[in-house]
Amino acid sequence: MTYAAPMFRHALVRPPGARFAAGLTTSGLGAPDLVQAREQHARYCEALERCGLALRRLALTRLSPGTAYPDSTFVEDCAVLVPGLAVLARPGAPSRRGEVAAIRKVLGEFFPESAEITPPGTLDGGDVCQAGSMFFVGVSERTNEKGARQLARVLTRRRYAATLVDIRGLPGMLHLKSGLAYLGDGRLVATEALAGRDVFAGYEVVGVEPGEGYAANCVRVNDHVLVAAGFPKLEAALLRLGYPVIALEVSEFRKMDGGLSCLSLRF
Ligand code: CIR
Repeated sequence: MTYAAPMFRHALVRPPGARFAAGLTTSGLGAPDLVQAREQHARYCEALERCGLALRRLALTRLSPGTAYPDSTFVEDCAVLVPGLAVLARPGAPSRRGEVAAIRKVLGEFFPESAEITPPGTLDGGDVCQAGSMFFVGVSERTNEKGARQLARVLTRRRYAATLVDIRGLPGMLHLKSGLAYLGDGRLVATEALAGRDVFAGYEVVGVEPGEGYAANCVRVNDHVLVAAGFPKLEAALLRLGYPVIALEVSEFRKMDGGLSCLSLRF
């Protein structure tokens, strides 16, 4: 097993479109403010650039704001990326399936090969957590077992390992990465509900304190770790471990059940 966190050079992002507030949500946190969401998204893009993702055209690609698909800012759900191969997802929510076409087109410029999740399989990229050569694939309300197994087959053909993690019924866990992140160096961040699972036994687990569960969706981007602002215990734990932390306000995305990782595809 290799433990290193991958070095990323590019990020694909999509600013929230005009219909952002019409997207799917269970948060009960109220309607997002589009102006603030766009502001937060712009800061997020700046943070990715600060992490070394090049500003060259096509290096940091900004798709035009989606209007037809209110959830299309959450680009991570549309693909799973490994060097040389883009696996196009098949989102579990029917209202999101059409988002994949635009992502497919852009990724075609970067990835020589592609594969796709096919019916009756469904898979959201937010359910896929890469930890070195291992992929944890959540089986959730969005990703079904068939979709998860399809992805596992594609990955194992490329000499990666894949393990399914059933998260159905866990409160607040839309996707596996709602409660799990990989920091590199054999180290995971996990919520209480996941931390003790046998599948993570070979890893050092940085536990997220009760009340800070939302912050588990942090992202290692090259030398930095991006975390949601307002979760001081996790931030302090990451700083103690020596990670340079960038805390970002994502309140408007949280209202739509989204977090930091889902706002970009990094490769
Ligand atoms: C949805 O329900 O699909 C969106 N409103 C939020 C998706 C968040 N994606 C993610 O955590 N990977």
